Amino acid sequence: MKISDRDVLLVIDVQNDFCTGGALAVPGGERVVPAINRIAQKFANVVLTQDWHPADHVSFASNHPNKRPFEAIDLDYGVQVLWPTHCVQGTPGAEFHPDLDVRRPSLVVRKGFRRGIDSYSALFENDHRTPTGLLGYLRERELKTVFVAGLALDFCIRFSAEDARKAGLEVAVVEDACRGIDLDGSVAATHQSFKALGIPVVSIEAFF
Ligand code: VGL
Ligand code: ZN
Repeated sequence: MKISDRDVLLVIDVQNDFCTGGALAVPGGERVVPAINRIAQKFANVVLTQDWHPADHVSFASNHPNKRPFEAIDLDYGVQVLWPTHCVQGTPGAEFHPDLDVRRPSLVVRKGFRRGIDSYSALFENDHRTPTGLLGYLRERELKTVFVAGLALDFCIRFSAEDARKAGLEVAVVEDACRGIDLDGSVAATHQSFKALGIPVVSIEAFF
């Protein structure tokens, strides 16, 4: 695959709390790091996202009486899974994995920083309306094709890829540079959704 100057690598939430030993560890999460560093060399444009919650965030089970992590609740914007407290602003868990190459990215998008709303997607918060600003950045810089990698496949990558596709961008997910959480069949549902929306899944080997 030939990568052009109109392509962007979008690296989702490669942060300590999503890696082994972290507060919301994705199985094998840190294993995406060497894969992402390798393919990032090929891209002129790399964007990182950083999950960045206040301690009183609505997505934390600890902020709801009698709720446990991985239970779901209904909020005004829809169903919200409650998570262990993770990626709190300014804490070590919110930092990027120490081996992630953070020199090349031209932009870091922080998301989930409003107390009352979660943001899985890099483009819109979970109400599917409040923008993060990334879509404006991609449009203004005339970036057309988004390759998505990172954590977690079935939440933040899924929502980011879906939103980018619905916004009219070309999207591909670099599957072996992603890892999933897999809650109640969420990985299978993610693959179904990608198929329905015409979002191809590619391997890192396609870039070499
Ligand atoms: C994520 C759950 C909560 C993710 C972020 O990066 O996929 N998942 N916050
Ligand atoms: Zn989060």
